[in-house]
Amino acid sequence: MRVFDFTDAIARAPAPSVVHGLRRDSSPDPDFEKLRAEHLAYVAALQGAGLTVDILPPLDAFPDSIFVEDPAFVIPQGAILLRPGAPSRLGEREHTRDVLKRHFGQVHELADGENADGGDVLVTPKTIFIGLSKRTNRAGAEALKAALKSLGRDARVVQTPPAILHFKTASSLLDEETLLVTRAMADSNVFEGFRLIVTPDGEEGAANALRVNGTVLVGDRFPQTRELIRKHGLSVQSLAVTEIAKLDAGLSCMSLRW
Ligand code: CIR
Repeated sequence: MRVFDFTDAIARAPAPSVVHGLRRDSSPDPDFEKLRAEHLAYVAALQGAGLTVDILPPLDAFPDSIFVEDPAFVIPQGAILLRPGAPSRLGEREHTRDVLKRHFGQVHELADGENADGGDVLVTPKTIFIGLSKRTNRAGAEALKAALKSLGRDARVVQTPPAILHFKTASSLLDEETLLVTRAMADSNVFEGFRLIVTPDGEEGAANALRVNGTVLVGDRFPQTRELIRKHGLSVQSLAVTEIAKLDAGLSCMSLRW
C-alpha cells in the first residue's frame, strides 16, 4: 500500500466555538455555517475517495478541535497521541485517546514537555519529516521520532521555515517522488531527491493539499496550483477553504488518515 492510499479516517464535527479558533494575524472570525459547509464537503470528499470516516462529536470547549490532525499521528502500523504545542489545544488529546484505542489498540503517548503537532509531520515513502516549529519542540520531535522507530518507520527532524505555522502548511506529498511546496520551503533545501512543484506567488496556501488515493484535494482559491498538479498527471478535486483558512488551516488538518 502506498503512503497516500487510505481506507479510513477520523474527523471531528465543528462546534460553534470554532469561530474563536487560533490565528496568527487579525483575520476576521469565520462564519460558522459556511465553515460547517466546508467541513461537510471535505468529509464527503474523503468518503467519495473511498474512505470510511469516523466522525467525532463537536467539542465546544476546544475551538480548534476540528483540526484533528494536530493532537495525534497515525499510520497503518499504529497511533501516537501527541502533545499539541498551543496551550489552548493541549486538552484535545484527552478527547482523542479513546478513538485511537478503538481503531489501533495500543497507543504510544508523548510525555510532559514533549510538544508536537501532527501538522508538523509529513509522511513520505522512505522518511517521515518532523518539522520543528513554534508548536513542535526538540523534545517532542525526538520522542515522536523514537515512537515512529518502534512502529518501523524512519523519521528525520528538520526545521520548519520561519513564520510558517506548521511544516505541512507549506508542503504536501503528491506522489512517491513529488512534493507540492511553497517557495520558502523549496529554498530550505530539506527535500533532497524529491521533485518539487512550487506554488505560484499568491497561492502559498495551496501547499497544504491532500493526496487521498487517486485524487489530490486542493483549495478552490488556487487555480494555478490545480493546473500545475493536473499537468503533472494527477486528478484534482477542488474544495472551498475560505473559512478554514481564516484559522490558518488547510486540507490535511481536518482528518487523521490511514
Ligand atoms: C491552530 O492554530 O492550531 C489552528 N487554528 C489551525 C491548525 C491547523 N492545523 C494543521 O495545519 N495541521
